[in-house]
Amino acid sequence: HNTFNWRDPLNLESMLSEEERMIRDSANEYAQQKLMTRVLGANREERFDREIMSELGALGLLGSTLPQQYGCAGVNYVSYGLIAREIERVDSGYRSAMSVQSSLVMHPIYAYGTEEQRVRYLPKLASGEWVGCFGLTEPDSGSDPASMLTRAEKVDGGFNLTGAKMWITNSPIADVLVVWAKLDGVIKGFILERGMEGLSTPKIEGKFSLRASITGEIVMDNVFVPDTHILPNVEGLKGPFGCLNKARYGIAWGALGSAEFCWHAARQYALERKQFNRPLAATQLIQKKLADMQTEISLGLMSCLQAGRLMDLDHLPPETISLIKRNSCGKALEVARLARDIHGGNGISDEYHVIRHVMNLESVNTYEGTHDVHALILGRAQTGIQAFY
Ligand code: TGC
Ligand code: FAD
Repeated sequence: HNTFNWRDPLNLESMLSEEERMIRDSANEYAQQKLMTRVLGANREERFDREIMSELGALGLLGSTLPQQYGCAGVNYVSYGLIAREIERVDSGYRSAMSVQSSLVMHPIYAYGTEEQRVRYLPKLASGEWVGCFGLTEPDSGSDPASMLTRAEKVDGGFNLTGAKMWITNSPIADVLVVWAKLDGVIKGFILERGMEGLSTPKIEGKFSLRASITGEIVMDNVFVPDTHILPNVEGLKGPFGCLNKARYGIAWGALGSAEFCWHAARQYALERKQFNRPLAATQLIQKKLADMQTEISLGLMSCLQAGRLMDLDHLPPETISLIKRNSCGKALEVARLARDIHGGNGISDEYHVIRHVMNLESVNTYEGTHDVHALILGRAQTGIQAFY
């Protein structure tokens, strides 16, 4: 077969297993039938529908790469990426909810926790009965998490945690909070639970991006955390970064899902909209823009697939993850802006969905390491010279 498929010029489809295609199709069906139908209202009203977590859980889409003995689906990382792409095709905020729960909450409990911690938390997080969040960023510590001020102090039977985390996805509704704090100057992970004394999670209002996702702070005023709640098997920045590696990989796929939505919408709009007595799609400038979108998305997806295959073999270096996270987010933002432009005035109306993707991708390009921070990671890796400070 050498027929050109404009949607899939490099035939990604042929490189997926039957199981991977099935998982992708079921995520697509859920996302289109259950998420696409409510995202307009959720985004307008700045609302995250809590029951989405239970729906994702029921479909096996939370912590999907973890073993079945903890109630998880046990699928590979390529499938995890395909799920992220389908969810983010609808909204980056919904993919955020899925990635935080999976990569930033369940993964560290699985990878760094005790067996008791795995058994206590993973099944309930997998089903969506509990919602988790991940606290690394602070008001004065974003790109440079080593500078965090949150402190844990050893006391009888546990630790006292004091500090504030900022910009935390799902914190206002979280039952379980994975928090990174310095204990005697060394970064350690702690599992906090809602209801602990001295813990509060105020919502951040007024976001113009990821409005269908809830974001907040984590304020800890001498919160007592029992000994059984420390993650014993990791210390230092490689703790949070081990989680970010998984999440950034998923975002690389997800952002391209968002871009694909925008590209397809722009193509359709350009075919239907007539000016100067012919469709916009009949003009050279529009065709060039569509060709650019198609090219970047197709090349980007191939690199995500290759990264996923490497991750499944445990052969994916963090620098390669920086490369695809940075490329996908930057390119998706460009595609979304072009699609917004092609929609003319309608492009700023939320009913066409494209402006929502543009606004969302501004956050996606910033969180989990900004576009420029990933450039500096790659620059350091190829020159041997760190240029962060
Ligand atoms: P550096 O000297 O590079 O490293 C310190 C230690 O950490 C280890 N490490 C890693 N380990 C595993 N994977 C990685 N990707 C790692 N990166 C670093 C490293 O080996 C070293 O270990 P050791 O044992 O030798 O001490 O540290 P640095 O302080 O120079 O770091 C600079 C930089 C820029 C690389 C890093 O800090 C960075 O990536 N900053 C960006 C911060 C970030 O990504 N924050 C994300 C917050 S969470 C979030 O945004 C969630 S949004 C979720 C959603 O809603 O979807
Ligand atoms: P800064 O680090 O202050 O960066 C500001 C600008 O300076 C950027 O352009 C950056 O590229 C640039 N810059 C920084 N350092 C350098 C340098 N050395 N050289 C050149 N330029 C530099 N965090 C969590 O822990 N958990 C979450 O769940 C979470 N969810 C989020 C959800 C949303 C909606 C948002 C917006 C953020 C979320 N974050 C979360 C925080 C996110 O990870 C940080 O915003 C991000 O890491 C950037 O940090 P900052 O905002 O402090 O920006």
